[in-house]
Amino acid sequence: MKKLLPIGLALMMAACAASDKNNETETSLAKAYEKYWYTGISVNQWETASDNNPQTKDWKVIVDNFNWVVAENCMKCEVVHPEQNRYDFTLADQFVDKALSANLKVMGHCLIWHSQCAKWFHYDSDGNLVSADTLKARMKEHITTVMQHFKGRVAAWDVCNECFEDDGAFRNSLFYQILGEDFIKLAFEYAHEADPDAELYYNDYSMNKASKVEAVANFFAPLVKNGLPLTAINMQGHIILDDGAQKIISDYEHSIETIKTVGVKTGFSELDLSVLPNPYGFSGANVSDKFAYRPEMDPYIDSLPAARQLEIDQFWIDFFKMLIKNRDEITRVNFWCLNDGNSWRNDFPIRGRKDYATLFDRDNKPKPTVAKLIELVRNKQ
Ligand code: 9MR
Repeated sequence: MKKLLPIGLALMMAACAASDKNNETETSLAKAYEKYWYTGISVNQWETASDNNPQTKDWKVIVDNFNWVVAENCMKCEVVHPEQNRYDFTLADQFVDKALSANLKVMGHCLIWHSQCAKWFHYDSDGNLVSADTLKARMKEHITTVMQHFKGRVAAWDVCNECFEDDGAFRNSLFYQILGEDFIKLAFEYAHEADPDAELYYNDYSMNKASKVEAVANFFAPLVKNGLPLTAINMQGHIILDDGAQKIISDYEHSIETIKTVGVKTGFSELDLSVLPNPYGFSGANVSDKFAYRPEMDPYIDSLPAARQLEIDQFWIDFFKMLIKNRDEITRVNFWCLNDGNSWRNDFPIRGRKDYATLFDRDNKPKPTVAKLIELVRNKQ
């Protein structure tokens, strides 16, 4: 028979467990919003490494605050399929195993993307572009091998990423040059065949722009009607505070309504908020766009003024109010990069600046925004 604990000790332990639980609900964005949507974060390969590099400390913060994760880089084509006959899932397996052991839902990112696509993918051994049939076969083989490797472990995939320009034209990628717009439909079909249980997503940036979201919606609407296995059209959401908070938020609300007409769900897949000056009115997340460093473009090297943090908090509160209003359309609200220190925003579109684009500071402490967003949803209940 089990030995009974002295009653005082048992009561104390129960009280501690209850208080841990309360703390958890008080500080976790994922828990606070779990009845509305998944709250996710991108994860880099140092955060899930088995060594003791400083970023492994992020993992606890990730597990405590989020319930969905996506690989920032380690599942991209150039990493998992660097040569035609060689796959390398070392980093991706490490990430997926660690996520599953913490009960986190995993998003694979991404199967077909013009950027970070391995060099061999579009060329034959003489260096000429491959034929349409060869590219179809390569896409199918790549998608099938990657998805089947993770079948049952990775629940959802960004199947196609960034196939449109901001003005609504198809991006003139090598996939498009060789196969025309059909490559998008084919990718979804290959993905569905490879893992019929997986959720399949389209993902793009600048989706607050009417020209872009309307082109994406017009493209997918007839395909979805004809049975394309598309779970949701996701909007990345790399936002710049100085671009005008209220307009951005109302434009995104319009985009949610536009996507609704397609008959699929939506969500935010890569949210961050740059607080630095915006060079030349630049927008988007096209990683090849870069500008020269100038000190006046990097005003918060020492610290961020408190008033600026208040503007940031207000932006997220207003943005989340809009999301809550449209919660029936939204399946996931995912942030891109855990903390200000490891955010890609410090190097884009100007290298080496000090940005404050995420929800956690450089010491992994949650910013006041997090508590305010939790408070916001509490008050709705
Ligand atoms: O955050 C990623 C950064 O570390 C990489 O250097 C970059 C290279 O392509 O990709 C970044 O992630 C991008 C994502 O995969 C797709 N949407 C835009 C993201 C930011 O550039």
